[in-house]
Order: sequence, then structure tokens, then C-alpha cells
Amino acid sequence: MQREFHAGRYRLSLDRPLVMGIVNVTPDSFSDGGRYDQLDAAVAHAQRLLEEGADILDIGGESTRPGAATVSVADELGRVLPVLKALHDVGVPLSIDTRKTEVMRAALDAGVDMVNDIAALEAPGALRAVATSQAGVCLMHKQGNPQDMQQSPHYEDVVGEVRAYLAERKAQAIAAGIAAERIVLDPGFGFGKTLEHNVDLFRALQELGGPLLVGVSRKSMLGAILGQRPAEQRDAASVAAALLAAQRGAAILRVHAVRDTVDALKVWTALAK
Ligand code: 7PM
Repeated sequence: MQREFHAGRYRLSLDRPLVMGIVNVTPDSFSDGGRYDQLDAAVAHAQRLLEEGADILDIGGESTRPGAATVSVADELGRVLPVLKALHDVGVPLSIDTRKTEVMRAALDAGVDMVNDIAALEAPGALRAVATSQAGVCLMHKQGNPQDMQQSPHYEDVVGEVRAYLAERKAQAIAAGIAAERIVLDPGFGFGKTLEHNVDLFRALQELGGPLLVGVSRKSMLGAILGQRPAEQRDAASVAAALLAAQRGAAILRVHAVRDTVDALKVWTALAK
């Protein structure tokens, strides 16, 4: 398996799991004040995640929550570009979480190191936009779209279908000129999946190819396991799941609670035989 991940200005060793900290730049996340409030809050949050040990920062301006409203290119860029610019020289790779080719292009022009696309570069021009850069990319599986994906997820064989989709998207990306070292794969927990689908995928993590990025932080699958616990009370569960994913070889853990996840990984490193 691949030992490095190449992302823009960076070559990251995959000898230990990397922690990707989530920075949401959406009106519903931080203060609902004006644009500068939102920028300040996002940058301050990112600085905190860095102090807590984040290896990568993932900056997103579109909520992909089930049922969330769509956002225009102009609005999404208005949210994320100032944050990307403010964080450009913090010393870790910056990832842009977007499905939109225009947003990818503008973010890449602003020097972003990685594209995290829940649509696996399926949008017209997206493969080309990433191929003509040096950025890394995360190709994620989903069934349906955020507006309706949780209505009736269906698979004959969720593990086989997700594995085949990811392998196909990776082959397409390589054919478009994106080196394998620049690609990570993601089964897309919660994206058009029932609790049972998510559990099947998690148990089969090692069969999905890779390197893998795993995002389970605060997700409803954990809420369901705990008995419908609200998102802000799912951090211990998120850390447990992240640690399990790491033990099963996940390369990158996408998390909200960076400090707790870094602590858990340190304990694993110190105590595991
Ligand atoms: C419900 C579903 C609420 C999803 C919030 C989310 C992933 C991602 C997101 C992921 C990659 C969240 C999300 N999840 N990108 N973006 N993998 N690569 O938890 O699992 O922030 S959105």
C-alpha cells in the first residue's frame, strides 16, 4: 500500500494516520453575524484545530447535510476564498470541500493543496481541473444527492458496490493524469446509506482499497448507535470510531474534535503491541 500522499506543496507520510480538521464556513455553523464575523470565526477555529494537532484543514462552504439547501458558486466562493487566503501559510495542507468545478478552480488558483469532493470529481471539468494542478484529491462514494440521499438508500451488496465505484473513479482519475499518490478514497459514511449499510462498510474497511479517508465524526450513525444522541454529544463515540478506523488502516481521519482524536492516537501508539 501507498506510503505517501502527495497534496500540492506537501508530501505526507502515511506511516501514521493523519488527522483532518473540519472547518465549516456556512452561516449555520459559526456566528450568524456578517461576512467578517464568519471569516474571523472560521479562521480562529482553524487556528485552534492547528494548535490541537490537525495535519490537514478541510474548508467547506456548502453544507452537505441531508436536506440542506444548495448554494451558488458566488456564495460558496465568497465564504471559502477569504478563509483559504488567510490560512495559506499556516504550514499544513489546505483542503477545499466542494463539488463544484468553478470552486475547485478558484481554490486551486488560490493555492489549495487538496480537493475533497463528495461527488468524486463527477462534475463536468472537475477531473481536468484537478489534473492540471498538483493537488491531492479525495474521491468519495455517495448514493443520490444530499437533498434526497437518505430517503431510501438501496444496495444489493453495499461493500462490493462501494469498492467497485471507488476503484472505477480512481482509474478515471489516473487516466485523466492524476497520479495514484495524489488520490485517497472514501466510502462516504452517511451519504445515501442506512445504519446497516454504514456498519457493513465500516466492518469491511480493509476491503475497500485505499488509501482511505474516513469521516464518521458526529454522524447520525453514531447517534443511532448511542440511541439518538444529538450531534454535540457524539464526540466520545466519534473518537472511538476514528480509533477503530485507524486500527483498520485508515490513512486520514476527518474529524471535528481534533484534540481528542490526537490524544486517542497517541495512547494507541504508546500502548499497542
Ligand atoms: C450529515 C452528513 C452531516 C454529512 C454532516 C455531514 C464527509 C465529507 C462531509 C465525509 C468526505 C460532515 C458532513 N462528510 N467529505 N464531507 N468524507 N471526504 O460531517 O465523510 O461534515 S459533510
